[in-house]
Amino acid sequence: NEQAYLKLLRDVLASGTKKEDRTGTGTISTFGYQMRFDLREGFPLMTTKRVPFRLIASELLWFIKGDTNIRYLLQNNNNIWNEWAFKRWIESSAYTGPDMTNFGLRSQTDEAFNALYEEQMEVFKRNVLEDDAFASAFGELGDVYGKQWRQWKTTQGETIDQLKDVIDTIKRNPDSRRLIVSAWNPEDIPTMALPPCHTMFQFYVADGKLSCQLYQRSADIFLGIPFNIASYALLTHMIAHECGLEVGEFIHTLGDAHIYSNHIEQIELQLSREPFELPRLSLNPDKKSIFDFEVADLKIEGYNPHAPIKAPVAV
Ligand code: THF
Repeated sequence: NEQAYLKLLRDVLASGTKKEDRTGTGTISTFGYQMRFDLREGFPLMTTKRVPFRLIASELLWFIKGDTNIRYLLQNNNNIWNEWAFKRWIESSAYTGPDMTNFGLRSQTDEAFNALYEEQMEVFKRNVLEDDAFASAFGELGDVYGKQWRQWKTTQGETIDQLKDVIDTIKRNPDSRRLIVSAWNPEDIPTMALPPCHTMFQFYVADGKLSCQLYQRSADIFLGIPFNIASYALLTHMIAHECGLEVGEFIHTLGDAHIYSNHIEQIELQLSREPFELPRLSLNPDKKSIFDFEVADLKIEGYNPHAPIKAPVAV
């Protein structure tokens, strides 16, 4: 199970092509790759480094709520989307602090700048948490995942709740070949902080088991992929729970699958480790609908991973 991910790391290291990217970091990348995880063999939370499940759980609940403002994430002590909201803030005319242009790269090489950046980020976070007007203006990431999943705008001025609709269809017509949720809305791309990386997903029901396949257009193999695998595995478990199904497979299909040039040593360390047994997921049986779950209802059991491995995120 975890072996599928470790093989991805080895394959891209061995045969990826050098390619420049939007963030200026540099990558080695391949195009078109597929991994399969049998969810009955255990919950696919990697054990060759510690992956923070509580961040995956709160991010997924944030998508499911249809929320696109980082305030909810900050209230849950989740900082994984801060850089993208911060970027919008410093590029706005309302920002009058020190120059933060290209903060992602500069904070890694310039210690004095990094101190200034961390200070500005703290001020930004405090404002999003404490000031309602600031939060609605600058905590927003735009029409990202939550918006498209729950309130896709139609040309008729109505909204489509893709997530609710797909769950209703799984219950009514599990053989359907149209069990799809799409986050890729071409009209809305210009108003997103970042166009969706996990572009669309499809469910499949057979033998009483629910499977899910995700098409991911762009995949940050070291930082993002372990999160994305666990996130969609969790979503599949939650929907199976609501629909009275067992879980089947999670199939992860990647477009541009890349290793950032500043993640290579970390990956070599991770590949030197032996995986442990996968943990188990436990969902609060008193909650029936996925729309009722809170972070405390989602628990991971028997997770005894190797130590965390830190790496800078490309912005
Ligand atoms: N941008 C890039 N460059 N990589 C991504 O994985 C990514 N995402 C989301 C949006 N843009 C992206 C954000 N998701 C981490 C994990 C997921 C993210 C962003 C960052 C991260 O840094 N994880 C650390 C722990 C962080 C912490 O403890 O706060 C880790 O070690 O796993 C892909 O959807």
